[in-house]
Amino acid sequence: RQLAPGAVHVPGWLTLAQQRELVAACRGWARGPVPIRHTRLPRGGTMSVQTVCIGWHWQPYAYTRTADDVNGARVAAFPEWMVGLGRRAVAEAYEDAAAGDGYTPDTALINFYDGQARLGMHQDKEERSDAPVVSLSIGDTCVFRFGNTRTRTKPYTDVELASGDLFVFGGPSRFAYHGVPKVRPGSGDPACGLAGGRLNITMRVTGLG
Ligand code: MD5
Ligand code: FE
Repeated sequence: RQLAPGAVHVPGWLTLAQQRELVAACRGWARGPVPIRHTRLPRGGTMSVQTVCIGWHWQPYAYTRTADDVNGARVAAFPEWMVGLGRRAVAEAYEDAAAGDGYTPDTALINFYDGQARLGMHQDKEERSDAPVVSLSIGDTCVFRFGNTRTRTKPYTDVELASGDLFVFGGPSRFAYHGVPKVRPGSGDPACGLAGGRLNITMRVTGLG
């Protein structure tokens, strides 16, 4: 389960019923108030992953209150039930109830990957907090590449993330480079609520109040 200090993979953490509920909630957020989009990068590129945010809007490379790069609307609120889910995730991954109680995520980035989508190696550094990131995977299995804090290249470890898997990145692993080099089309069970593709929900503490 523990890949590195603070990096814990819990396969099969979500039930199928929970996965379907999360998919339904994400479908709602994908419609608005800020529709899901391929994020445009400052240098003119476009991400292959499609992203919708709740709580705070992520635009490269800052969190904002309004989605000025999409439609200027304020993103949906981060729901209390998802705070509870994040707390249970941290408590169970770390087997530490107090760590769970002390966790209050205020934003989530929801990424949808079709069979072609990839996410290059990067660090998540926009948050002004070193609180853990909680990652939930639904749908097709992917190859997740977990690297190191110094370079975007080797050494790294490849792990398969399947539907229902939880991954928590905290402590010294919070600022490690990571990416998604591959999704395995058709590997997911449609009973999760997704007919194809991969959904990843990452909860974070922005520290922006
Ligand atoms: C994904 N998403 O599967 C991944 C899972 C993103 C992103 O990378 O930025 O939306 S989150 C993985 C993550 C977060 C924070 C730290 C580390 C991994 N890490 O130290 O490896 O769509
Ligand atoms: Fe990331």
